Amino acid sequence: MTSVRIDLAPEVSDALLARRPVVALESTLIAHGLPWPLNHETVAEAEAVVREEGAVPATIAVWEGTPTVGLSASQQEILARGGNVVLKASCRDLAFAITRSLTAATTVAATMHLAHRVGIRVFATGGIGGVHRGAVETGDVSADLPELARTPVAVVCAGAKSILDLPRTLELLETLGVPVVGYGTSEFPAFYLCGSGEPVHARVDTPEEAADLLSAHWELGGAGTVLAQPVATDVALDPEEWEAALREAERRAARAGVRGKDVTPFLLARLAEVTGGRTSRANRALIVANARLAARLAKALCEREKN
Ligand code: PSU
Ligand code: MN
Repeated sequence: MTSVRIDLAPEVSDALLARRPVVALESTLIAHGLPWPLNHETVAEAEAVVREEGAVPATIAVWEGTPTVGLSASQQEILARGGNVVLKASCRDLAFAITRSLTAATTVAATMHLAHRVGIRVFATGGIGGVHRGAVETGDVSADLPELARTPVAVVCAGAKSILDLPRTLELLETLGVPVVGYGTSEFPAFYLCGSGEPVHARVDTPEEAADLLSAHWELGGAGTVLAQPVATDVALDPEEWEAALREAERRAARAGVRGKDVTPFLLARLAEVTGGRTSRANRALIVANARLAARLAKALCEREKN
């Protein structure tokens, strides 16, 4: 019989036991979201800013069949170099990766799930998955959305990836009862773009306000929450340049016949090519900024509990 063991880095388990702030980070963006060596630099920088803010980073993946919370720097480097040969694991893939002793990068859904299992409440990423453009025909909706509906973790992000159908993604989040909270904005951010033109339904302007809202939501039995802050304006893409790049990337995806879970990584890689690396630069900046905000939120949640 197999029993599932989750490996926690000592630093992470110490912090959790002492109720000190911990921030989960995901690994799909390392293995499948960004190119080498930018992916490696990005996760190192994200971890560094979490520490700078006084919290403990916990990058999550499945390592040779063991769900691991708090990857070492050398494990992160292997994932970053391994690229597309590493399995991309959403929740349904976890048991398979575990029983086959595979190394797998975890998506937002799988990272939230494992974070919650060990008691981490705050998680930083780039952008959540959602309803894909053309989903009416393809049915392609990310497993991140139902996971947000059931798992009480705050996901700090720059909105949903701008390759998605954002109005439909927001509709579905509403249906699923997931709060979509703007941080310092009333507009839902669109990942590479500062805004989507769509409103959020709640806004907070400080980590303390975010912590208050989350505590109340969880006290009421609520689950996942999206806390979205816009990408910095100096690296954001211009909306027209963005539209043209996305159309080109989508044409290439259609020509290559890409489907299922390969769609997101394929589009992200083509977009980086088409924009001469501008999307990757924005992606790095927003992940690091989200890690910082997540650390501040984790701290504010811990402070609340002391009072
Ligand atoms: N955000 C990024 N880069 C990424 C992703 C998000 O900045 O690579 C990943 C996340 O792990 C997210 C996944 O959960 O893409 C969604 O994939 P899909 O659309 O196949 O559910
Ligand atoms: Mn999908």
